[in-house]
Amino acid sequence: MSVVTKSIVNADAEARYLSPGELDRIKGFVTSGERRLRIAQVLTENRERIVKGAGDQMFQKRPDIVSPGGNAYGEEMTATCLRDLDYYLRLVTYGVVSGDVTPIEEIGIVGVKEMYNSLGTPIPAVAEGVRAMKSVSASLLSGEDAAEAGAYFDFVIGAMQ
Ligand SMILES: CCC1=C(C)/C(=C/C2=NC(=C\c3[nH]c(/C=C4\NC(=O)[C@H](C)[C@H]4CC)c(C)c3CCC(=O)O)/C(CCC(=O)O)=C2C)NC1=O
Repeated sequence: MSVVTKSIVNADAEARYLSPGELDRIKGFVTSGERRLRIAQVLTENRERIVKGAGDQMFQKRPDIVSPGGNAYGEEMTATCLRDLDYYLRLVTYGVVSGDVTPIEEIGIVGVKEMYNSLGTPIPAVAEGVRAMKSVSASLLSGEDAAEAGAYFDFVIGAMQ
């Protein structure tokens, strides 16, 4: 939920107008809109490059996952692993656009540890891949934009600890 929807739901539950504080937070959301959309556009346009670059970094740091017996061993499994990174990049763009981590949490975090454990996927290696996407993305963005996007990557990384 964006701060707009959230504020309206809260205010209406008490049948009141939006408070000065809520209007202030909405103002912040609106004035940062152009920046957030610009970041989402860069991440979306460069998604293949970001996922591929991050995958290369991750496999270099964790060669065990693509070695025999590794969870991402074999062409098909490696592709599924990169697909998962692409999923998380997509969720980060949702977070950036809505200015909120809730879509990331609801779609990609709730239950994820149990799922990866049941698949035998090493969660620290997934976190490593997301960290690498953060760094490749940062190289495509201005410092300020990279910091904004970084917060959403960090949310995913933090949830994988
Ligand atoms: C949008 C929300 C969402 C997420 C996050 C998601 C993840 C997800 N990853 C899966 C599999 C998988 N995920 C990986 C990923 C990896 N293995 C590694 O060693 C690496 C560390 C890592 C890549 C970074 C692999 C290899 C599989 C296949 C495992 C298997 O089939 O045994 C599966 C099992 C079903 C399938 O194969 O599609 C799901 C549901 N699905 C979703 O809908």
